[in-house]
Amino acid sequence: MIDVATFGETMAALRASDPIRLGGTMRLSVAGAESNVAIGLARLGHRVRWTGLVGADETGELVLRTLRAEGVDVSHARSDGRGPTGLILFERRIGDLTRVIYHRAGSAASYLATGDVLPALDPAPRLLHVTGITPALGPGPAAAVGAAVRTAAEAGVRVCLDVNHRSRLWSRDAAAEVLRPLASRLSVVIASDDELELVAPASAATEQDRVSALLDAGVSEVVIKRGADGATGHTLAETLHAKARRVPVTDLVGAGDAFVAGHLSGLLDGLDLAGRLERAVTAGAFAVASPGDWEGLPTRAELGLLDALPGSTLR
Ligand code: KDG
Repeated sequence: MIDVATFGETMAALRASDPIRLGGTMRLSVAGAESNVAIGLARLGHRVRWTGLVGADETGELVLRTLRAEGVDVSHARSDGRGPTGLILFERRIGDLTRVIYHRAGSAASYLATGDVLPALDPAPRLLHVTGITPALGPGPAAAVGAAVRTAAEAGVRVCLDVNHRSRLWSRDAAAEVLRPLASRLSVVIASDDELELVAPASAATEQDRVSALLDAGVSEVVIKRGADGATGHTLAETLHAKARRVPVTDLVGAGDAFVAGHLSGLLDGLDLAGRLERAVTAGAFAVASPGDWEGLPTRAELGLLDALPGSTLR
């Protein structure tokens, strides 16, 4: 049985350490919020399926090969010649400020449709994870998210949404219009503090109102990511705050996805809210302290590494 099913766009990713307009060397990898979560979960020992469309090209092969190598099930993913594999460029502009450049309009993933994702939910997984990036890719992907969330929820599968608003892809109003109707079918909502209003009812004015409205609508857990300030988890029974783990900042991109992977891993393991948040901030810290979206994510055996004394060598 699959523990977690997820789907979305995974792109070829190029990382430059100098301003791109000056040229120089770039490192090729892959990136996509949902596949980052999938890799994080697979490294923690869970059975994960990622579904998506890549182009009939070499970067599409790289995406599928990378996910396979990480132990992610891609049996329902396929290449589709209607568009190329998307491309994302990361440019370290100043200090730890990263600029993202997309070449993804008309990509293979923008053709994703309901018929591509529903078969990947049969037999039903324990959990479905979606993000607010996928519906921003076009009407087909938006319909696929709606249908998958509906199908999973009706089958009793817990659904997690990470709001993940991408302002380059769509406006806040457009996102709210698509995400708010999903709320009553969600079990877990994960958002940064400025994203919560995109899934909570428009009438809710404060963060506490938004959390209460989501819990009243049937969401079991609302988790607010606060970056260096940690995270807050709310259920009907309790509200808990977890501090972020202090690590040297190498690359912030992907930290949110690592956090989600840690949190869902805790949920699958039956940990309480404190344990789920702790695993989430720990996985997030690994992502912050290592380059790349997902490359530095921990295996289950490595989760305790952050407890080692700073500067120590493990022999
Ligand atoms: O969280 C990091 C990813 O979201 C990013 O690397 C790529 O999925 C991505 C996006 O659409 O921005």
